[in-house]
Amino acid sequence: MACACRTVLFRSNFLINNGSQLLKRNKLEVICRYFKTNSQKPTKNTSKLKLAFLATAGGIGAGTAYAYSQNKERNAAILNPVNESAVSLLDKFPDVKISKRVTYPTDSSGLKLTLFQYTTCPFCCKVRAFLDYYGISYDIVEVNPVFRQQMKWTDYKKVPVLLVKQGNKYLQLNDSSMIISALTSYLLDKDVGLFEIANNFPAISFMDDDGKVKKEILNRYFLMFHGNIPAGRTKENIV
Ligand SMILES: N[C@@H](CCC(=O)N[C@@H](CS)C(=O)NCC(=O)O)C(=O)O
Repeated sequence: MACACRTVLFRSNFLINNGSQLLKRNKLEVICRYFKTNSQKPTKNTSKLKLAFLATAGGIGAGTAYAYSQNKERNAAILNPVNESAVSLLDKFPDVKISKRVTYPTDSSGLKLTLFQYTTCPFCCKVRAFLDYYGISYDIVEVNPVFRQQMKWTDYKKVPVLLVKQGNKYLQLNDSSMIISALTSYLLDKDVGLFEIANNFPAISFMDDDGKVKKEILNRYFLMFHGNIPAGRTKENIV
């Protein structure tokens, strides 16, 4: 800074001697004064340091506050109480084409089922294996895995989904394990309605470690007996 000032002072003197460029001289004097003033302020560096320190401290503070709020949000979501049911009751059958009907003449379940599936999906295969083993008839809606237009009617984004006719409504069951648990519970004790059984599998939402909202269906590996073990059965021989 001092060096620059010296140069300007020299040029200023030169112009004064020259005598003809008064205007330029004035300008240079102003510049010269500016440099002088600057060079005479040793406190400026200190204030720059202060500013840098404040900016760093502010950055750290803001970062910590953000991380804290994220963490708090994540924990809060995990601790959410059960907030919705995994089942819904549709007023009408979705506007989709049945791809295939699987019929067992010996079926005595009384159930009217429609399975939304991808043929190659292992979770769908699990549900089909269950229905076939117990000889329960069902219709299949093959979902296009790319466009998934057969699933436009639901917010649930996965297959299998099972629709069960209940009077003039349709009970929607999501998740292969929940479907099998609900149907097994029903077949073992038909006195409790399937809708009532299905409400024992509530869904909770939570945030995973990557901050993604996920849904989990509770109780899906359990059978629901509402306190009544079917006649002639024990918990042990059911399981
Ligand atoms: N937990 C679910 C998993 C179902 C699942 O992940 N299904 C896959 C197909 S194998 C799916 O639909 N993924 C979403 C997609 O394809 O868009 C279940 O057991 O039903």
